[in-house]
Amino acid sequence: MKKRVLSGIRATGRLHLGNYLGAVKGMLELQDNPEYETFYMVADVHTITTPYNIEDLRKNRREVIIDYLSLGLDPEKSTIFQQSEVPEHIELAFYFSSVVTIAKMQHLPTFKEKVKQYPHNSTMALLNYPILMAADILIYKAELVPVGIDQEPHLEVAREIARRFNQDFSTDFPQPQRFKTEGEYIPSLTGEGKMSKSVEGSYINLTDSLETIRKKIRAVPTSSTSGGEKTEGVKTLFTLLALFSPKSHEDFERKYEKGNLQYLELKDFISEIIFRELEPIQKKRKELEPNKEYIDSVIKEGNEKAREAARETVREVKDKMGL
Ligand code: AQP
Repeated sequence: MKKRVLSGIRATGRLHLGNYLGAVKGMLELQDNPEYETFYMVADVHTITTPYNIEDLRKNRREVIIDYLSLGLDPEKSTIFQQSEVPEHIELAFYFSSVVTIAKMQHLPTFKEKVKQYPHNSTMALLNYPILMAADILIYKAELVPVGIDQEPHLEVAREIARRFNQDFSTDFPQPQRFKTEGEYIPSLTGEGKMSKSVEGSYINLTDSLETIRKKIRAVPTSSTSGGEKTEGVKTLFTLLALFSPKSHEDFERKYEKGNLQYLELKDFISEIIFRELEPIQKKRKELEPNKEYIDSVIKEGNEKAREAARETVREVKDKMGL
């Protein structure tokens, strides 16, 4: 039996470099490894855990799938689906919630951060986010989860739930591990925190033109001198440089140490190399967009395939729980 993999991205907007480097790159690597069976979803149910616009969600739950296809996710190799079309995820999450305390969920740093970000949205859905994520993973008995480092606390919850369930109900859930990529943490362009869709000025979208990228990168705060301890903004630039052009990283690092680094030169170089990687993805997206029938068929088949696998686990869990 092949080992299974699960990952997903919320339908909160267009994908950015953080999503690509922290999650999608790992998704692609595992999809191309014949030892794994890969399930990749658009996490549209997770989207409703923070304030959202209905029309945007309706659009984005499809747009993320088009992004996936443009980035190279292949429906011949991966099951690509929409979370809400497999309602068993929500059913399993409810069963899982019977072994999780409220206190445990309230203390998670990810919960606290989102409440700070949206003080009027301290909802049960938000509190339940990690339990639903555990269900997303364990419903496929997935062993590997390609996601960014920010998701580590949620994976810990999934492992705890798996242990409890195996102990109490004799299930055979695995202990899912995060599949790490080099870009597991992409810092924000503002120099504060991580690159995030919901923080304006923090991200580069995969659909951004060279001009837009240049404008955003030029806005990263730097200092008037170079050398010594790097400021957060300068660190962000060097992180991007190391990921997109490891060869040039050393050259610029040397210039920085010598104190003769021209930030504008560095910034425009980074903009170019990022755009060079995004250009073929953008081209593929343009080709795919008009092909509505193909996209519909990928989604329909993916939803059906995922649902079949999910039903099996829910049937087993219900039986073992006495339902
Ligand atoms: N900055 C990042 N660096 C590395 N990985 C990242 N991911 C997100 N930001 C970074 C990874 O992308 C996947 C999708 O994350 P998500 O479903 O949590 O999407 P999101 O919440 O829409 O992502 P954002 O940008 O952080 O949005 P907001 O601002 O709405 O919360 C995950 O694997 C995540 O680790």
